[in-house]
Amino acid sequence: MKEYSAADIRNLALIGHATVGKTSLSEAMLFSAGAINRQGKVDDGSTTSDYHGDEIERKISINASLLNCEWNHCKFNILDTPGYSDFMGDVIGALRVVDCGVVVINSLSGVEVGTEKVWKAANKAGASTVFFVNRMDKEHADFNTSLESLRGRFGNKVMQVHIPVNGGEGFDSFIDLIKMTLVKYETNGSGKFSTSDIPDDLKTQAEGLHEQLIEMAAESDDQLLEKFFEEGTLSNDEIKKGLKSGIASQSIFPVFCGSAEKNIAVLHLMNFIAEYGTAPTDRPAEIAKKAGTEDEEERACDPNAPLSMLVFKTVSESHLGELSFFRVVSGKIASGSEVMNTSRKVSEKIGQIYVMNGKNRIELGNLGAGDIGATVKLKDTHTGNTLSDKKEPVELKGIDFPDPVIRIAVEPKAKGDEDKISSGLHTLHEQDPTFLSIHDAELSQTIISGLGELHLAVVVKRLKEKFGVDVNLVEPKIPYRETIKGKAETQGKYKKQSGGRGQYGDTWIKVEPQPRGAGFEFVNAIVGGVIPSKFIPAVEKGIIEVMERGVISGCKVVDIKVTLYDGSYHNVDSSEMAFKVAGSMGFKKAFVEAKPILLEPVYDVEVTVPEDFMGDVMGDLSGRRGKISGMEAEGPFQVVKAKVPLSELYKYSTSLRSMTQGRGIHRRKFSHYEEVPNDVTQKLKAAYEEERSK
Ligand SMILES: Nc1nc2c(ncn2[C@@H]2O[C@H](COP(=O)(O)OP(=O)(O)OP(=O)(O)O)[C@@H](O)[C@H]2O)c(=O)[nH]1
Ligand SMILES: [Mg+2]
Repeated sequence: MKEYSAADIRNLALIGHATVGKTSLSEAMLFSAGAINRQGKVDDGSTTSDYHGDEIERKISINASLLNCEWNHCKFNILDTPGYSDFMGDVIGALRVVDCGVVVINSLSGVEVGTEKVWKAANKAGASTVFFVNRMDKEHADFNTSLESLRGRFGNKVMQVHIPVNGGEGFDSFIDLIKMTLVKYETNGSGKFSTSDIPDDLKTQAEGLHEQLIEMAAESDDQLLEKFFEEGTLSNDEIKKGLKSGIASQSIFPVFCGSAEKNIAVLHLMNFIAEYGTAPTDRPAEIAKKAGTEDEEERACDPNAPLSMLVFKTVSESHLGELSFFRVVSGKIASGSEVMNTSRKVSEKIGQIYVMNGKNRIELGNLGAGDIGATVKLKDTHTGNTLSDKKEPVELKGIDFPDPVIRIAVEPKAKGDEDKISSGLHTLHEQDPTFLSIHDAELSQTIISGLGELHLAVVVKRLKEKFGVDVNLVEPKIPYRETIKGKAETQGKYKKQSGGRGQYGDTWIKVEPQPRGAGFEFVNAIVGGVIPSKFIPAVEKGIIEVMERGVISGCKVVDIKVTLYDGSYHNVDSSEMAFKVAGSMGFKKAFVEAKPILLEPVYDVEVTVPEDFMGDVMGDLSGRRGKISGMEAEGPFQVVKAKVPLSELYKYSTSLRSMTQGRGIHRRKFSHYEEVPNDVTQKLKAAYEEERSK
């Protein structure tokens, strides 16, 4: 492959709602540019991008795949990302390293919840955005409604580039509003097309839109605007300059129509991106930190600058080991070179450097600033790490991955696998920071968490395939808390004075509730030495031990004040041990008398859905003991906010997906602890009693 200067590289992420046709578009791009000689299909499991077993099986994308092709003097690095929100981590990773987001839209649905989500992420990452309204060949394809939904959401930044002429079955033609021609593609998938004059009945509309396009180009630059006002038009070079800068600064969002499956308009999209799309050199320099300091330093996309590169994804591939995907931000990387991992402060040696096309790779000796590639066998480098020149080490801004929202417990299928499972889960976390695993000592369960149930199912499958250990997924226990609503005063007396060494401890305590979150307070109100001060810490210790174990349900006791106010002792038989036992006996008795209750964790849940589903979603949340706390519009969607007990949220992402036909997404965050309703408390108490009597 020839070497490309950064100005001729186009780094794209194909992003969008689930199943809109991103992978099909990536395949059509590769085929159109001649990188592959047959256009595969997602449904046949034959695309270059969706090559992993689980992707073929489920017919969806799970990993962002790196693809590349050469077209129109440019090298295209294409990251085909997954659409399911479970795999949003890969979208965020991809957007951190591309310059342009191609947002794919289903012409039958327009802007969807996932469209909104990925667009926001692209916007935050500073990537320019173009919209490709796909599936124009489907019956009922509706470009205008999609365009209106884009305008409704993104306002007058939306710039129409195509007018479809015959959307629906048999779609093959559109008007190119830049070149002002009618374009007709062959419908056999060859990607061949012919051009002719715009038909008379569409001329006026096309001219109006062409005019609008020039105006938008002019508005991106004061000098161009001045000239436009003076002369009423711009030259082709000026239009190009204006569009390029408007697109790069996220003030113009071009909109195309086409069909990925039938390979219609794909070359037009690529030609547009080659000509007007954002190159690495059009982006501002990255602000990095000098390693180990807070001092900032710029790293421009310049092959002669010191090396800095960001690892945005790692996957383990059979027969190859761990593949690390990176973007060279500045400088040049050559295989065999020694670099510094500034995020982990370790030195790394770079082995082979590859450009990738799904699972196929070509080895290159080096890669320059602005390019994206992969390498293997790094010792201790993980997703989000910076690799840098050793003499001038910097750390680049990392990747702002979303926090996990869903939790499930795992249990080993075979005894003795515990260590392998825990090291496997740890490695999987290092590859995918949106996945977490912890051993929760309180619940005595290993809890894994991620962005959705599908995400966790995929991780568990990887654990089996890559680490050879199998786990069962079980419902995670809920970290309930015990506390009291009333007050009580009781005696705790431990006396054993017959035979052997005697024991004597006698305590009187008062227990009272504390405000939520106040924790435990122990007050020593002993006067006159009725209990010698050396035994008092033992009383407290006895109480704390019971609080850790719980009294009525086996969960921790919280928010309680205990006052030790009276007692007695024996000169010979009293000991720390005796007072500890007395303290714990008294506390158990007092706790049961002081109207004990259970508390449960309640989460703030935000569900984003199209308005039509709002009623169903709210009804369902109420059924889960949720309290709706607000609603607000977000673009064309409604965001329902509610406080819902964690125990009611098991498998919620799956229920929401089926309830909304995949159009709803949710986020959650711990809010507070709240009293459990009496019937639930009784059940939990009974279960605890049964467990203890076994
Ligand atoms: N008729 C028609 N079908 C299409 C088109 N593009 C994609 N499809 C079909 O839509 C389905 C989903 O396509 P994908 O390319 O996997 O969509 P995706 O956006 O990559 O999906 P995820 O990555 O799982 O979010 C497949 O059955 C495709 O064959 C199109 O332009 N026209
Ligand atoms: Mg896909």
